[in-house]
Amino acid sequence: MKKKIALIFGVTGQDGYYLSDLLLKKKYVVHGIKRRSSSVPTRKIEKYLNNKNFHIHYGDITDTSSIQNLIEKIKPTEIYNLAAQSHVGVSFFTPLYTANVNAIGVLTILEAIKNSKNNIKFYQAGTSEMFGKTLEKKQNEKTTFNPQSPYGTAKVFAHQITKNYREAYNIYACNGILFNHESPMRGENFVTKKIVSSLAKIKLGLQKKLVLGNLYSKRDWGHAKDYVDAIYKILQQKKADDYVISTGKEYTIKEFINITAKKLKLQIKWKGKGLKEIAIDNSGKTIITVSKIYFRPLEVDYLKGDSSKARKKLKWKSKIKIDQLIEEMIDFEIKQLN
Ligand code: NAP
Ligand code: F7E
Repeated sequence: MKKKIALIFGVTGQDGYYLSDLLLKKKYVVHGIKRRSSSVPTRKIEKYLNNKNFHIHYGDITDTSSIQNLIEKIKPTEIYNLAAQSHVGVSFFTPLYTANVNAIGVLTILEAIKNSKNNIKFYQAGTSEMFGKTLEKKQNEKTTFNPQSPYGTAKVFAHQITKNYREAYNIYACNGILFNHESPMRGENFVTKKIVSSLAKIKLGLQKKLVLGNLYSKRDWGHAKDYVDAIYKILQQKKADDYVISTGKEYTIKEFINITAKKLKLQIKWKGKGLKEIAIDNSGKTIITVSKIYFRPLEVDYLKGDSSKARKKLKWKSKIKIDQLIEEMIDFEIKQLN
């Protein structure tokens, strides 16, 4: 049987960590791309570095020649593009950069695939942020996109150009439309990681206060480990297609905080409204406040996915519930702190 060779752009991020694990277990040869950085970019994936089937190369999806050279050298059978400037809030501060990576970077990879003599399957990491301000109670593959940020808008370009290349050049190219997914490997400045990490530190007396933005947006949160299973399945179908991946359940940020606090046995009481809203602990100390610096110029108020297509065609469903997700994140944090 022909050896399966995966090339992962974005291998050093949360999903790169879980996807590498899954593909190595499936006996793939995995090649990942890291960017030059002043710190250690491979911190998350350190445990794979000694695996003989795992290889790391320097590259950047905004650098056309490095992408072409890597694809020609590695001869991947599958490319997973997880690389992105993935922070929605930051995309308002760096819109051109975000568009360059999240939109043009994807086109750069597609061009290299089109010009390659090899048959390469392609996965593009799309997002529920493409739905943006939506009127649909649940969003599926047919829901109109109405992105509310440079991040979401660039991802819509990536989605559409992936579909274009599939149809125009008969490339096996697929879009996942993934709703929020979290894990202990989540980046530090996403809200779930920030909440779990700060409340754990507050519980242990290592931090005084957690400062957040909008507490009332709703998100459909799954576990990254479940979601990379879906990503893999998307590339193993007879026909290339696009799929929504979600849990179908939504929670506000405040509800996420309340569940986390309860699991940490931190008793909190909410007081006040708007920017004056605070949470106090049982000794009366303020441990959570709200600041406008974490509000975005435009917000996506609610997202809830309908994954019926993935359930039917991929036989995929989200298994890890929010309680288990939060417990795993707490355990990881406490172990790190100890
Ligand atoms: P993440 O932890 O932020 O990882 C992003 C990865 O992209 C990192 O490895 C990063 O490298 C890399 N990267 C950034 N710019 C790059 C460039 N110019 N060239 C090459 N690599 C670059 O994100 P994630 O949570 O794993 O998400 C993976 C993908 O799914 C992203 O495309 C994201 O937009 C999308 N997505 C995520 C979610 C979610 O809830 N997590 C939901 C829907 C879609 P460094 O380590 O050097 O920064
Ligand atoms: O924000 C609110 C914030 O940054 C969630 C990315 O993986 O999922 C992620 O994007 C909500 C927003 O994730 C803070 O305003 C309040 O309403 O954790 P987040 P996101 O924006 O949903 C999608 C699907 C992706 O594709 C993205 O790549 O929480 N919020 N206070 C805050 N958010 C942050 N980051 N920090 C706060 O202090």
